[in-house]
Amino acid sequence: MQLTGLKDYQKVDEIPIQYGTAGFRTKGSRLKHVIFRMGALAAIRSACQKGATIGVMITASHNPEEDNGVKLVDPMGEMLGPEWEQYATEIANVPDSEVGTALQKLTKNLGVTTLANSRVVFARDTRPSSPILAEALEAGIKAAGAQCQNFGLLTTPQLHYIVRCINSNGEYGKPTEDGYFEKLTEAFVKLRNIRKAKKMKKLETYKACLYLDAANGVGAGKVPILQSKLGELLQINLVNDGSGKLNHECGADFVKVQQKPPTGVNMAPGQRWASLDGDADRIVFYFIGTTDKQFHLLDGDKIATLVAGYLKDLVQATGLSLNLGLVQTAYANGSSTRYITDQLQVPVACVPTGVKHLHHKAQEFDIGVYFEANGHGTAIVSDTSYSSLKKASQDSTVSEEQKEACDLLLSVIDLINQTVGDAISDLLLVEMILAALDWDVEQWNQAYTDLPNRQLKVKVKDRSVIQTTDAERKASFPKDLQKAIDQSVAKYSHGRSFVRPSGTEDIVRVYAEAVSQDAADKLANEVAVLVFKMAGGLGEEPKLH
Ligand code: 16G
Ligand code: MG
Repeated sequence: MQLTGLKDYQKVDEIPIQYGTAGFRTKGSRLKHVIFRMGALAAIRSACQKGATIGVMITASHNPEEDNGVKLVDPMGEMLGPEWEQYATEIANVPDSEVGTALQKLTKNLGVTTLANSRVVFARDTRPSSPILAEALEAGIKAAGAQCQNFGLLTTPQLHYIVRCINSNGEYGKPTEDGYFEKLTEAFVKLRNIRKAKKMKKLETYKACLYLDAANGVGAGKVPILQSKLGELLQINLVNDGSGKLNHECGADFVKVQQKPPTGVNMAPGQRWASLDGDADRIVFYFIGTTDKQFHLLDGDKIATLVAGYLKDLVQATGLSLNLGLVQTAYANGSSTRYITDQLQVPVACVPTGVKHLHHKAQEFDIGVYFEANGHGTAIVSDTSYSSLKKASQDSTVSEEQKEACDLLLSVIDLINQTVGDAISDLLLVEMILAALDWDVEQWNQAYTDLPNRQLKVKVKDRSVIQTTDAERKASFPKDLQKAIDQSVAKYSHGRSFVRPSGTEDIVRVYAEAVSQDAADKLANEVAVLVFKMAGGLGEEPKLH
């Protein structure tokens, strides 16, 4: 394949790069050639999907400002399939002189004869390197002979939404940013009006005021649009609105990992706060207790239980037999899993880290709710369940109450971005549920008490020596590591710990939880030392702080 402009997008180094859980992610300065090549690959992917539109998002989410990344979005707004991750890795790493041949070979093997009908849409976040990378992408798409459309600045979930809208011929919504906000806010307004008509107590006590940390990311620019459409229904007070440094001591990842508020914010007890990450696909909530004056985090697990509990009651009210399930990862707090199983009595599955795994598993349910503890998640509804809801909502043999419940559930579904976790959609969903349940943040938090936990990072020579099994809950290599972890865990009441190589950083992650913070810290440290000793640690041995 002849790629015009290839000479402008040559490799800057020979360090191998891999398409991981979040696509390619590294320093923005290393990515121009990778993204140019991904433009061509997206064109091939489109051809393999009978000309369906493929999305490409340029972002490094919660990573520092100098990093960047790229990921491809499949026709229904899903993550790229695993086989194609492999192709992406191969194409990104071939020498400059072999790019054309490698792409040619791939198209031939896949039976692709033309790229002229391929369509690729793309968007970027607010990083300084993003515009130049978007140019590289456009050049790559055009060099492959495909058509493309640049959507400029979007959140990652907005791009996923747009891709699905285009490929469903508008059935999922209008394929524009306006269409996105229209769909979400119309559903939100409708749901709030239904509640108003029912004179829910909450509408008198519900504080429609949210303090939102936008991580100085791409979400910051979108909140005013949301606000303009919601008016008084929800008042959003924006901090880290884009005027500061992206993800610097703020944002969902900082708040979740550090278990503290963004630096510099002034929180009064009882206020409802939330943080987005840099590309607005994650959200966590938090508050200062009115009595204990402590910081409390409402993370992805708390959102998942709130959403699953609400949906379970609603499904029951429809009278339809739809099976609802919840999907988590090993990072889910043990208390949340117990609460879901024992209290909510909703089946729960555990899968490896990474949205694609959760999404895939959630598809096994009629309604699948999935959340990572870090705040990334959504709910998805199978086509047949959606059709039976539509049918029942218009069926004269169905009782009025059940029809109403079907209508309500259909509006809730419209409020949800089913393509991928979406901080803005999740924000509206949580706000709607809290209002519907007449709960403030403290009541929401009381559903269950998180076990204290700690996450640590360990630098090792080669993180791939750590291998895991059982949805990352057990280490299968190095040989005796799991035995040693088990011995440590056994010493702590409610102890649980696991290790896994990060998919986004060159480190091994350690997670531990136990009955007290002190115990969780000690367990995490013990396990970090085990990793350091048994998996080739670099630098100083981890110490307890
Ligand atoms: C990526 C994943 C996220 C996961 C995180 C884990 C997607 C869209 N994003 O950000 O789901 O939690 O990686 O990072 O899949 P880690 O492998 O460095 O722990
Ligand atoms: Mg993100």
